[in-house]
Amino acid sequence: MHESSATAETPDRQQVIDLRSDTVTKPSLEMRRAMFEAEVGDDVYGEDPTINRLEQRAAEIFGREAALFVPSGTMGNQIAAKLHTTHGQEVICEERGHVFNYEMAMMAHFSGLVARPVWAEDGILTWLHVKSKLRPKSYHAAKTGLVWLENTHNLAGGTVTPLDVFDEICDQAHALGLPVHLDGARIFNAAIFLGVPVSGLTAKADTAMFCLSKGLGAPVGSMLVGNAEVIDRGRIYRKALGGGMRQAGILAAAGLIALEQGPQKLQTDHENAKFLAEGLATIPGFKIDPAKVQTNIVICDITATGKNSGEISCALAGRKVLANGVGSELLRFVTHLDVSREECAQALKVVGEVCAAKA
Ligand code: TLP
Repeated sequence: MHESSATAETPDRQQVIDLRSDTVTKPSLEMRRAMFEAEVGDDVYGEDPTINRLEQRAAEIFGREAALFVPSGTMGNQIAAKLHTTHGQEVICEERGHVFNYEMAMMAHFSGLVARPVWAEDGILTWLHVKSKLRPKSYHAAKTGLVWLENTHNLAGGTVTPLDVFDEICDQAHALGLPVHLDGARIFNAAIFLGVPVSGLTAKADTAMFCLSKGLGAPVGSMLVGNAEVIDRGRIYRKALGGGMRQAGILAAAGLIALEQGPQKLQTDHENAKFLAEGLATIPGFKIDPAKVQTNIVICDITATGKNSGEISCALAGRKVLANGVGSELLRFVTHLDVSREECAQALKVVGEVCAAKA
């Protein structure tokens, strides 16, 4: 992902239509008030009442024994990788998975693991994919230590893994004694799409990570959920990674609002993404099948425009529309709380004009 950040060329952030990611949302007034008023304590001692409340509430919503508040999705994922494995093992994941592409090789760095990626149509792993990459104990090859799933799948365009496909992978992996971790950064988007509660959607995974700071709208934070033993050990790795955040109840206060109120708002993001995809599909050189857009991420192949993603995103930024390139041939648009239908329509107009302009 070519993440563009604010530079001298980036227009005034207040006026831009920012479709780079759902991470860009700003905390609401209600969140800021709750942050101001939050009761806090030292969370490394387990004494922050607001964090404790958030962890209890997340555990309850996911039907789990415990939850851990972490500063980022990456940290939640990397704690999970460490929890389930020992050095020198392999992790089976989808080839475009976030953990394999955008987590700074931390599985290798922190946990001594090698990714064993497998490409799946629309990023949706099935048991057959996983089975094809399994490595049993041998004197020639590293053993599989963990199965890694991502729902929704970011770089495959926010695609949703159906519940039966997910459950079958978990059942089969468990039958072989293999743990399963779910990168559910956007699991609430999947839950809304499927009409299934997150507790049901994640029940069979050993651990699940989800982000408060994406579509749910919190400024900071993710959660790792699982059984009490695993989450208790997770606290040790969170501290080791520098994630002991002390009086972070001010963040958890916003997180609680995101958790309670965020999910209901995601349907609008999905409708806006579909609207964007339908419009983008009519722009010459943009390849996107709107029927495949299930949640809030739209990824277009722009090769036929004759321009690369860097050229298009720069031209868009000059017209106050921000989108990220995924490599040079793909352009990603993500809808969220802070973009309206009207802004999506304006973005479409600008994309059309930028692409029609001669180089
Ligand atoms: N995704 C970000 C970028 O890192 C690409 C984005 O803008 O979409 N899992 C998934 C599926 C994610 O999409 C992300 C972030 C993470 C994990 C990591 O979360 P953070 O950024 O909180 O470390």
